[in-house]
Amino acid sequence: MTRLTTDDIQDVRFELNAYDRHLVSVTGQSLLGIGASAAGVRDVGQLRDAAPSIPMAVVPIRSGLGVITGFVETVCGILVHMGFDASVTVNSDVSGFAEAIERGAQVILAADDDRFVAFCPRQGKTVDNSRATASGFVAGLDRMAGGLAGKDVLVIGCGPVGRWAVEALLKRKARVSVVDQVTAKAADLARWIQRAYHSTIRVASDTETALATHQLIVEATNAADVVHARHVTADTRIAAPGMPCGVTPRARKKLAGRILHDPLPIGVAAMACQAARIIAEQPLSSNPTAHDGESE
Ligand code: 2YG
Repeated sequence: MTRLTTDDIQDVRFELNAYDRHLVSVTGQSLLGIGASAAGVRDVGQLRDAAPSIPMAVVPIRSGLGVITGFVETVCGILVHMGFDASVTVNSDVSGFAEAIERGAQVILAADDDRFVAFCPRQGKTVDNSRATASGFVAGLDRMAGGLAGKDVLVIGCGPVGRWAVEALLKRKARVSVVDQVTAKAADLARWIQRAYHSTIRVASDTETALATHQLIVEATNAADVVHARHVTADTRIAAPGMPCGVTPRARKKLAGRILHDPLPIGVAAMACQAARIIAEQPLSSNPTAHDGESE
């Protein structure tokens, strides 16, 4: 699990309009559209209309290595950009969660060193960032490729995001190959997929060979120089959720826009849309008691 730095995210929330235009040019969809597609929400217009009435709170968490300057503000900025009624709590940690609930938040987003999660407390559900990020980038690749059904897709990196990307690709009927610098991790994933989904995926022997025979790629490693210009053809399209970006600058230049990469927006968009879907599918009584024993 890669830990973001302030440098990774510091400009993101100020450049979301330009990034949305970039996504439309590369995928034909906005951040909201990609998030909706990732969450299996068909009616994006209905989601856009509902968003302002879904109160969301982002809570700073000081455990472990502590807060990342700009992290909760960036997450909140992405949610507001998409039209959700989002804000950062004044308090952090337990006090921040209490503040969020007492202010009526229906979705609470928070991250410690191990997990970044959207909580839907009234429905007792969670949305994990790794799974949402994988589904968001696969949804974007689907749009770039004009559909994935029956097409060969290579997943590089068998960590949490790579594993969930395999699941999202299988749901879209892609033919999946996986490769990891630790071959055993790729083999373990293939066995897990066979047991969990009764589906077969191929384990590539090495990255170089795999890249020579694949044009549709999910780059989900935490390495920097995985995909080089020599691997890029006119048909190559890459969804690159891995941090740092595993596609070299020369390869990105050759791809001329046929690549998706960002440190937070697509993953947060998919989390928010999944949470909105959970709320829509499990609405509860209008005013459940937020807490027992009125606070003085
Ligand atoms: O509240 C805070 O500011 C910190 N406790 C946030 C810590 C987040 C640590 N996790 C990461 O940096 C990433 N796993 C977040 C998701 C990256 C998505 N590509």
